[in-house]
Amino acid sequence: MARDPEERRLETTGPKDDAAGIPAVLNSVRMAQKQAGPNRWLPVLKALNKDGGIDCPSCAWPDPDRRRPAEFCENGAKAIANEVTRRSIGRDFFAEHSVADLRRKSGYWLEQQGRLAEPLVLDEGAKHYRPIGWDEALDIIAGELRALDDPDEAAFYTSGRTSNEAAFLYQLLVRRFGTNNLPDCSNMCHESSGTALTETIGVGKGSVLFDDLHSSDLILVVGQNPGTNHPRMLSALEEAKRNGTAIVSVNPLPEAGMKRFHDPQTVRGLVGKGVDLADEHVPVRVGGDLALFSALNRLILESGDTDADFIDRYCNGFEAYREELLAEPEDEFWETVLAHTGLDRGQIERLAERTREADSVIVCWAMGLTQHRHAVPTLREVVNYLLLRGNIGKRGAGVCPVRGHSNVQGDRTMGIWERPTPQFLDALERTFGFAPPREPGLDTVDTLRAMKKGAVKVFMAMGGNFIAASPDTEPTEESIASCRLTVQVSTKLNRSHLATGRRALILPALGRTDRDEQPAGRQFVTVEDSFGVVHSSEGRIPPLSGEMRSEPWIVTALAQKLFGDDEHVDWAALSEDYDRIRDLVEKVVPGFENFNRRVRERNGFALPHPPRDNRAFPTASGKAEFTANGLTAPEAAEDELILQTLRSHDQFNTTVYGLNDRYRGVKHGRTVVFVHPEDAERLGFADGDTVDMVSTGADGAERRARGFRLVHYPTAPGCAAAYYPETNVLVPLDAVAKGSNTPASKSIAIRLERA
Ligand SMILES: Nc1nc2c(c(=O)[nH]1)N[C@H]1C(S)=C(S)[C@@H](COP(=O)(O)OP(=O)(O)OC[C@H]3O[C@@H](n4cnc5c(=O)[nH]c(N)nc54)[C@H](O)[C@@H]3O)O[C@H]1N2
Ligand SMILES: Nc1nc2c(c(=O)[nH]1)N[C@H]1C(S)=C(S)[C@@H](COP(=O)(O)OP(=O)(O)OC[C@H]3O[C@@H](n4cnc5c(=O)[nH]c(N)nc54)[C@H](O)[C@@H]3O)O[C@H]1N2
Ligand SMILES: [Mo]
Repeated sequence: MARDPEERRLETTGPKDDAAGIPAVLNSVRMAQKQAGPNRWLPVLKALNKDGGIDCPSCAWPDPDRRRPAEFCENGAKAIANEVTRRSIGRDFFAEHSVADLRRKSGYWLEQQGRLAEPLVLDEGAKHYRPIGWDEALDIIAGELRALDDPDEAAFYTSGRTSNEAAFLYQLLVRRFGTNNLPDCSNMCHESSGTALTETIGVGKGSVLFDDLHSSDLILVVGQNPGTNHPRMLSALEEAKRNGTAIVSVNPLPEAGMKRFHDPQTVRGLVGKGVDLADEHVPVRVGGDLALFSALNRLILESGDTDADFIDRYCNGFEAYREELLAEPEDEFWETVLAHTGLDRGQIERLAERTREADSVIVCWAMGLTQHRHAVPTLREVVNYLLLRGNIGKRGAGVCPVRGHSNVQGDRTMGIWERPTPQFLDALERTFGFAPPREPGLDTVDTLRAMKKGAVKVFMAMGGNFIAASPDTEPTEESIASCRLTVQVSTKLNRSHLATGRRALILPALGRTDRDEQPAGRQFVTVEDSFGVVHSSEGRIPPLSGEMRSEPWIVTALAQKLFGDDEHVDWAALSEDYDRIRDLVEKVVPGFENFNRRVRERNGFALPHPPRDNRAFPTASGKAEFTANGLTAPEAAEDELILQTLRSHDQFNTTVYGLNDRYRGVKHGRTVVFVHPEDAERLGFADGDTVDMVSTGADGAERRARGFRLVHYPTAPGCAAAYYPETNVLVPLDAVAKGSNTPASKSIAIRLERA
């Protein structure tokens, strides 16, 4: 991936101890002024995350019932500034820049160019995109889809910003067309959580609400960096802290947000000395969490401090689990645990003690747990940990997988899933009267595998940056080149517009902040947050160009081209008035009764969650399942480190807002690799050396990320960290989580070589 010229000024100064406060406020104001100017920016910020306002397009952290005057964070403000920018690009820009030129630019540069303002096509063999009318563009897609021998030769990706309304229509179009090939960003994100939770508690979503966080005795924040990725969560943790909650961070890195927090929304936070959030930091090795939770669970079992009544009434498989966990001789068990976790036994015993003393425990987690080969067993062991002491379905307790994209959870609820349940398909069939395909479709990794074999010929993406977000960048770009047509519905220019099929289309979409006028008047959409609360979002800003279209409009316009006069769905009527889409959602998706009425009520409504609501576990046995998971951890040879790929403070996934990572002390650059000083020395390197990172896939092929600056950093020994997406070249396509097929982008064995 091309490097930005600013990287020549790269500086590193080491990790910070505190997060947010005045620098956060200044940073977001500076960014917004530069990109958008006050006329476009201020009205949006005022409405952000307010009841009846605009849902922040950044993360999926929920909005508290009591909203504060400014219910947004620094990174939400950055996301907004980037979307409401005054800059836009169209035919002139693409006449000036060939695709080959643009491929030499950094992702940061591409993002800075502004909003995509008109539909564009890259003809077969052409060097430049050229403008094309909507009608003609949609004809091309419909023509290519109809020309396929089998609907399964097409794949339809979704990124998690897509609204419920657009997602519902999109999956309807795809299934009406005849395939379940609906890969999405969730496949690379919380799929492991969904898999493990569905298997054990019967619902693949989190079981806590704000009130639980505020009243818990103990909150573990595991494999998550909320200071950067869910900054408003820090305010919730601060409130919990004031109520006496103990907070423990389990992370190979000492992340600034978990140390000291200055809430930028309060005077106290701006001028005071801040609040120490984490009572304890547990510096686990990358991938050591399965061993850590197994050890905690063994200690709890040995102490006899379990909730026997809960286990008896609500759980299945306890005895078998207990036997298996206690089977290994103590010495051998602890030897493995200490090797996998890199912790000392005292610290693990202390955490077990805290757990036994707490009447209510919540475990929050994100990508640090989901993106490993053994992610699913790790998360099942987290569930065991909570079940042992009855910490599900009571106040202050539960599972809290903190979602990434602002509507990734809602998209799944709307049916964006390559493996839909029979109940969902039955409901579609009942409502629309056509027979949806029943065979499971392709997820993200399987789509890439199928492309490699030439089995996917048309690829369409509703948002996102499929190429840059996916693993194994180089082979991935080669695979997609074999498609006959690739289509990107996008707001901003990115790598996926430059690594394309033989023919490619860019369709410019309205974003969350843009005003959406349809024949029935101004429309709003709905989203579901991390706690399963559904609420509305209504854009405010006049679109920069009359050629941008809403996602629901794009889907229905394509459907009309594809199906003509469709006896099953009146597509044209649906995009005129989104209430009509919501009426259909109500018929298909459980929990959406009186959708149109309830979503207009204050703060929206919470979807049912049987384990949370009444300790009902809709698993096969009707009970919560204990599972035995064994002990595994990522393996590395003597001269290797386990690399995790993570986010800087100045990016949203593949969108790079700037080249700084304030909390980790990095300025003007992203090509750094954080290594423990002892590892660096052992491997013969010094702080500031320029190195290549090299990984090897099961195919034996070597993968290389070139020219990174080695930075001494207090990560757990044996581990390294570097930013995504630049490091996706190192993640072999075959390195996936068993059970969820999620790329193992948090545990890649790498070797360092002098560049
Ligand atoms: N500003 C901003 N907000 C975002 C995003 C963004 O890019 N920018 N992305 C959104 C999306 S889609 C998502 S999914 C979330 C991601 O939110 P996070 O999961 O917080 O994101 P990552 O940067 O991948 O951070 C992973 C964290 O896990 C730790 N970690 C890595 N490996 C391990 C391990 O093996 N064990 C443990 N215990 N910890 C480990 C890392 O040190 C790091 O602190 O954020 C969402 N919000
Ligand atoms: N190595 C490594 N790889 C990872 C991860 C990791 O931690 N490490 N994390 C994974 C995770 S958790 C995720 S979620 C994926 C993210 O994968 P994606 O969701 O595919 O990627 P994004 O970078 O969020 O997509 C950004 C693009 O979305 C488009 N966009 C933004 N807003 C809108 C909108 O409102 N409508 C439309 N139509 N388009 C819009 C813009 O064109 C923008 O360039 O990456 C995954 N890949
Ligand atoms: Mo994500």
